[in-house]
Amino acid sequence: MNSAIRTFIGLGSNLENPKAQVQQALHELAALPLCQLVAHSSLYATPPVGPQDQPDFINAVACLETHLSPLALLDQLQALEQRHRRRRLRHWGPRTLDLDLLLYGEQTLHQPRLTIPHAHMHSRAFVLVPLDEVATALKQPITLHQQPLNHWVAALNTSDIRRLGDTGVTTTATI
Ligand code: PH2
Ligand code: MG
Ligand code: MG
Repeated sequence: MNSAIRTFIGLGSNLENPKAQVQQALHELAALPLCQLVAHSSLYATPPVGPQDQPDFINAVACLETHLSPLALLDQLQALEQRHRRRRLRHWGPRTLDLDLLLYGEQTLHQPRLTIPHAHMHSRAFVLVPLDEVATALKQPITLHQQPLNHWVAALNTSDIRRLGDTGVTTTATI
């Protein structure tokens, strides 16, 4: 088989026990076919970006190695969202589970269903802070739009992103 591609997935939830939704989703990512969960970040409590009349989110980032193509992986992620009774009610509105394919190896992709790197990730602290945590733990350099991850993190206000104290970077061996 071809060698696995290292991908990063953003997780978010702000409905129906968000912390449990994200923790459950991490286990479900680990069980996906042709995928191996390498590591995940801590969980973070983050204020909503977009409409403000919704609860704070829990966010995290997972590193998944996969033999699936980008679109096959997207299908799996969307099926997982559905299993969490995800409904698309409102743009950037509340959701039980959002799984965003952030990075797929070094590839860039611009297709109707999928843009990689994820379109807004370089400007979102709720993505970059957990991504930076897990990439640092894996000693995995990440370049976004020809700039190192640090460049983008430094440009953001991260003061309202709160790491949940009882979590930390976890690798597959301990999950
Ligand atoms: N996701 C959104 C819109 N706004 N805000 C936070 N804090 N976290 C999210 O995951 C998030 C958001 C759309 O996907
Ligand atoms: Mg999203
Ligand atoms: Mg999404």
